[in-house]
Amino acid sequence: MRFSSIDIFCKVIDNFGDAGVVYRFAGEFKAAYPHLRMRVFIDDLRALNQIEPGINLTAEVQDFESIRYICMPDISSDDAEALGTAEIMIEAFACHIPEPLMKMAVHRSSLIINLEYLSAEDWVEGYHLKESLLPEGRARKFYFMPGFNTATGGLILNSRLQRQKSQLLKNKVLFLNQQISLSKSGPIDIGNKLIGTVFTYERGFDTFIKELQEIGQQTVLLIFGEKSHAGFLASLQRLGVSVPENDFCEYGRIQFVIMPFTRQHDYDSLLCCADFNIVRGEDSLSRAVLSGKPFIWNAYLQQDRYQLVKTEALMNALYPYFEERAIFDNYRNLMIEFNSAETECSSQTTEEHYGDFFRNLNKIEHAVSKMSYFIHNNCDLVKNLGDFLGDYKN
Ligand code: TRH
Repeated sequence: MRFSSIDIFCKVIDNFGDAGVVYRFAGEFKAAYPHLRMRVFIDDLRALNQIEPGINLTAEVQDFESIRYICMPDISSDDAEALGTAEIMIEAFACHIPEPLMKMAVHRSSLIINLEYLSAEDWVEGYHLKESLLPEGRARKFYFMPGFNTATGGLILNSRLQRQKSQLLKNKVLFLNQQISLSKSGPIDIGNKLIGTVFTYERGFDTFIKELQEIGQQTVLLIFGEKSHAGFLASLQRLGVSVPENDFCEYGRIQFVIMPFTRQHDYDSLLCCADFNIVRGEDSLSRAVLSGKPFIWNAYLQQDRYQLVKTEALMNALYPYFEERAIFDNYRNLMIEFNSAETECSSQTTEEHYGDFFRNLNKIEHAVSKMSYFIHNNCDLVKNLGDFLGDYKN
């Protein structure tokens, strides 16, 4: 099928992931199909504005990077008539397309795609491209499931970063210094130091700080997001370190820099320039995997600690890329313990051990970079979806 228009729908539930994935997807799809009319319907612009400050917080309708963003919390039948529908309607994370538009879409659109959350769980493969029957109309609806292998929809790659990566890595110190200069810390000497980024849900970092200290290497930690910030402050206080006022402090060999929220592309680039990353949610997880750098994942906390099922599934996806069983087993144990908390809380002092992770950074990097290479070559979500739409006969 030839297609010339796509509408994407997004409901912001919490945090940055929903807006982040939709912004990323829209930009990449538009880059792959520049002549397409692309519109994003989103109910809240605040997260999007932090990810991309060029997005105007107060505009109901705005064009940014050749994509139209529409923020209308309520869409009446008259609005829907005026807006019209697209040939392809993409519902991000089963968010439900506003009813007046959906009523029109089932008769006028060709395809409705439910672009789901990323998960490494096995059931994802069974759902990918399965049809979800609609009660009426000519349109058909399908699930599109992101994932880490060829039986799924794959990951949204960052095509600009792919083109720039070798240049970025050549100028890595310059780029890191530029990013650090956006914080209030003032310039710091990063030469020969281990660089880590941290973006987690709220948790204690007591064991992390102690064990990182024990590896005996000068380290700079770039801390993102209010939740990680709160966690570090609480842990540093417990360790007797005075609370930093200029978003910078030191404890032994570790320097802590509280970073401002950066543009999404810069965050992706930072992950590639760091020596290790601690990430959260699904979109940062996919960036960490694609960066090819050693990482620890803080899964979104769910009822009955369901995040452990997701963490286990991720480890199963990573396993084939490891050459040494013992290294994988230690890494897996760290990842499981790291995610075993029942609730988000900065007073939590967790039991995981990081020593093996830091001692084996090179070997873990080798495994993650193989996974990244595989995904870049075989699991391009935008290409997979474009092919599915192109092959679809209505
Ligand atoms: O913000 P998150 O915790 O989002 C979560 C998850 O997606 C979760 O599964 C979902 O159910 C919940 O929201 C509602 O983590 P995530 O998915 O990593 O999204 C963060 C986005 O923010 C990602 O697109 C990267 C971007 N980002 C920046 O652009 N700049 C930054 O400085 C940072 C730290 C992140």
